[in-house]
Amino acid sequence: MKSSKSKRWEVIYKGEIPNANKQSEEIIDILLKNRGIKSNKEKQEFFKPKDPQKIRISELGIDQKALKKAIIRIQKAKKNKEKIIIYGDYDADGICASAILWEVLYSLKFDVVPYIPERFSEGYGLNAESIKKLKKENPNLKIIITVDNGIVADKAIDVANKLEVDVIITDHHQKGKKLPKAFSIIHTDRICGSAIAWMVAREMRKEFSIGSGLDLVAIGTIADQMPLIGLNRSFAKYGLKELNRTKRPGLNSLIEEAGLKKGNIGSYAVGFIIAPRLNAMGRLEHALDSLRLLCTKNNLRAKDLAILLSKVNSQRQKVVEKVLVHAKAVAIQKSARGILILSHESYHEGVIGLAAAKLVDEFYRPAIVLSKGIEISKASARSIPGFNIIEFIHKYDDFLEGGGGHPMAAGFSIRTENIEKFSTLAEEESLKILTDKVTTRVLKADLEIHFDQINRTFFEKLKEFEPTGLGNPTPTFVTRDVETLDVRLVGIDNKHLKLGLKKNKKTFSAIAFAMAEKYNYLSPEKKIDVAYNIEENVWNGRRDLELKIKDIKIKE
Ligand SMILES: [Mn+2]
Repeated sequence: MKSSKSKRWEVIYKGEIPNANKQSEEIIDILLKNRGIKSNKEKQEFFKPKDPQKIRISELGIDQKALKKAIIRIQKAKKNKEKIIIYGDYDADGICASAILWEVLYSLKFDVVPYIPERFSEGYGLNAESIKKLKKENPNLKIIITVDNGIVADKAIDVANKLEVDVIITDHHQKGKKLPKAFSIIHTDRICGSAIAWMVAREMRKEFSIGSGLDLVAIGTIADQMPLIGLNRSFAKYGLKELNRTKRPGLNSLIEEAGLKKGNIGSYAVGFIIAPRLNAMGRLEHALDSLRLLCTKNNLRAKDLAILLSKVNSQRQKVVEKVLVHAKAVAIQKSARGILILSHESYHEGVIGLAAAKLVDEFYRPAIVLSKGIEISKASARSIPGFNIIEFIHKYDDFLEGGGGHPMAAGFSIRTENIEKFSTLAEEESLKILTDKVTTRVLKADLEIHFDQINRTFFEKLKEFEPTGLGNPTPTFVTRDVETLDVRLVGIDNKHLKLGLKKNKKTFSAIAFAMAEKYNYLSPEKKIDVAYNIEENVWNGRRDLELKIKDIKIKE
């Protein structure tokens, strides 16, 4: 089986190359249009996102009456000396949401504790057994506020009602067919769980001060892969600003432990360095320690917890690696080009989603990784654009023991005895969808430009597209028929390329990460097409614009 990494380029703007004599505004307008931003009002909001403190409840699609009802009920708990439990989740968004709401209620002197379920014994979301246990331990428990879960927990909430515990749901997951009979439902799918919790917290407080928890909303928004446009862009932008000056001892220790620097933490650092560390605890041990890290006021404890999170994150990487070594060996033996379905009793349930994602990255085919149990096995699936994995999985509902997800990611349970039959049928069926077109990697670029359109002013304007990420990718350009003036191998193991590129008398230096295999094909005689981002390279006090190459096509 081949794991080809060659990409098909898709340039979104198909018109003429903007005129070099014109201001860069024309290019900026094309970039905005590519991101769905057209009207002047939308443009203004993009470059000056709304302060989250000014976002109205109604523009988020949250039911204002439900929120008001919830707040009146919560306030009554203080007078009546009732206990409140915040029921969260073990992923980064759920942990941040729990911290935000707990902090506010605790600082307002409520009798409140956070609760994070355990992934393996309790699973995701409010469940009847955990509610019974909590009520038994806290006879005074009268209110459960869910964060980042609860909207499909109708059976568990029936149990809570019987125990005379009022449940206030705050959640952003998709509603099921039946809405739970909760005391109040604060729901929208437009923002993440942390942002909803923050909106509730905002309404609970009269005065607002710095250190509001927006740093945590940024983590939740980015970790939960919200598209970074519209109001999510507001939460991400203001949240990142606050994260870069956070006073939380735990986050500060974690930032230091991870080798990051406050001041330049962006969406990449949050998504690939901070969030995985918060998530690692729930995957291998218990996510409560991640919550403790976010909330502690004690510097020594913060340091200890940051070390613990980093240590467990390294273990997590090893566990994923172990699954991958085994799974890849099996995958390579399979000659078909269908969906990859790999199951084994050694695959750790906490990391099967991460392993599936890595397999998709490696083979560019949808992948399902199963942690084989004696009777029931847990499965996690990841996909590629053009292959709707949740729709695909639903074809086999007869085999499955429940599950859910999105077009790109899903999870389910299956009776172990059914895995083989399911695999055979699904592999066969997947071939119908996995055409050559679907299984070719795509590089999306914004538009074609010339090198003489790249200058400092233009770059400054591009910087205003931050924070970039899902829904608002870093502007990517294509320039064709470029001359390679020089090329050399750089980095550890000579994995990267450093290039001097020239087009129409204008030259740029460029860096191409992990593209050493192209070295032998590059020469001044052969023109190339390049797809790239524009970055700033600061070295020895000098600031130069540099092209970060995403892909190279060598002309035959
Ligand atoms: Mn969430």
